[in-house]
Amino acid sequence: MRYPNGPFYPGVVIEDGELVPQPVETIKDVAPPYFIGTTGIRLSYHENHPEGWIWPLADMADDDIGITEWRLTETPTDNNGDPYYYIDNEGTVYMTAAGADGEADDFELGDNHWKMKLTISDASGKSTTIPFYTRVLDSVDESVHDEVPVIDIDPSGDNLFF
Ligand SMILES: [Ca+2]
Ligand SMILES: [Ca+2]
Ligand SMILES: [Ca+2]
Repeated sequence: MRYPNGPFYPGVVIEDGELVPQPVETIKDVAPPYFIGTTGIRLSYHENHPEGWIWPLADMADDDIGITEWRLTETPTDNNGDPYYYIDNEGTVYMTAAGADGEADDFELGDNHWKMKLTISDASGKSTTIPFYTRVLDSVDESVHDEVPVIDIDPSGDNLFF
């Protein structure tokens, strides 16, 4: 028998007191992954971070079954920011060596902000994409800063960069 009011475990039912695995096909991945309470993300941080500086975004998204991929992509109409950042499939952003050695980590060198897109996908191939912007801020004393970046949500347009 099934426990009508018991906890629900995807892929398992309780029959005669035993946990019985169910065929994988019974688990339906019906909805695309989604970001929680935001339609866009911007990271603002002071210059002079080391390579490998990270910011975890995993708590900002969810899915009915599970997110299997996080991916940064370039916005074609803007400058080339995606080599400066890397995101793993756990949703953690890393500053790359190219980012730490270049304009993405030096306010006085070149551009100070970049427009990208962030895509999350699930195992059934459904995905959601939102704007992902970054901005490097000035540090007057040029010393290394290791504080966490400020994260802004709901960016809505080009007037973010002021
Ligand atoms: Ca899903
Ligand atoms: Ca500098
Ligand atoms: Ca500076």
